[in-house]
Amino acid sequence: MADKLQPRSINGELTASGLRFGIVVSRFNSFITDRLLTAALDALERSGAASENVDVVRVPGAFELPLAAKKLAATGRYDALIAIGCILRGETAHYDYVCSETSRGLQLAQMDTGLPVIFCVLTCDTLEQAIDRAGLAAIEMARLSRKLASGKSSSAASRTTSSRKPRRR
Ligand code: INI
Repeated sequence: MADKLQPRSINGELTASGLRFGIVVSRFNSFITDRLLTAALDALERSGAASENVDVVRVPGAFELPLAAKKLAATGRYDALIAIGCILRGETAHYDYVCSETSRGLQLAQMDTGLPVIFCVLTCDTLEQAIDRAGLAAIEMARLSRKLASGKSSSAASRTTSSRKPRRR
């Protein structure tokens, strides 16, 4: 029965050409956030983003990322935002507050504005976790948002069938 169902598949393609991105990056723990910024810029560049379509805004710490993201979203200039920060356990007693308010604030920013806000905030002890996927997530969500807003879905060629399962990433 379910074999006959051919749902339309709606995806965001990983091509950044013509898309505009805002990157908010915190200066706190800049030895890590600078690396994450470099990785995000590299991913955007490799996917076809143009320099004039990428803005980088710096804020003091991760706690300030949500407000800056919301203000950038309000400009209507961007297809997606990337928030970059690094909160290291043990540096201050308010680690837990900074973590929870930063993640909550960034989620609120994207839900309130409808603009994808990619969460690229490390909450850890080490700098091992590289997030060069941040740029790719921003591209995919920007493409998907445009597609969903325009009401256009994929062509019949990308319909999923029982023999062609949706690709998992
Ligand atoms: N900000 C960070 O981005 N990372 C941290 O590890 C951190 N710690 O541990 O304190 C941190 N604190 C500063 C905070 O984000 C605000 O900038 C500050 O509280 C002023 O609002």
